[in-house]
Amino acid sequence: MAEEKTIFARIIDGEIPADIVHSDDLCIAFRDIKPQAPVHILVIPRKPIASLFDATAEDRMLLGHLMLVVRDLALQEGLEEGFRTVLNTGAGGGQEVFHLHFHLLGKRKLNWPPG
Ligand code: DGP
Repeated sequence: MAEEKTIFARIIDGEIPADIVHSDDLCIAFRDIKPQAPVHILVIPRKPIASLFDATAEDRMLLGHLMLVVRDLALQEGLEEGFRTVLNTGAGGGQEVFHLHFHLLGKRKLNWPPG
């Protein structure tokens, strides 16, 4: 039986709308529907990797690419002062959508330790 498509796979396939701020061969980025900061963008690979647990050595370049896209988007959004990147992994790590994604958060004071 084919696994059910995640909401992010459906966004990639254009089946549901999203405020897309970046798109290339390897990834897309769009604004989070439940923003936790004035800037809250999700950067996701086109490849359906469920979580960081599922990434392999083959995905090394892809993961590096995602990080650089996060950095470029942060600069594009005016976050020269700094920003936070979050990668929730597994239910115990707070992951709700099982398609790997980086959160890019900024334009508010980000406390440490996180909640
Ligand atoms: P995580 O808990 O790390 O799996 O984060 C999932 C994020 O995805 C959460 O911040 C809300 C966001 N999200 C869930 N569904 C949608 C959607 O349909 N559209 C958009 N833009 N964001 C979504």
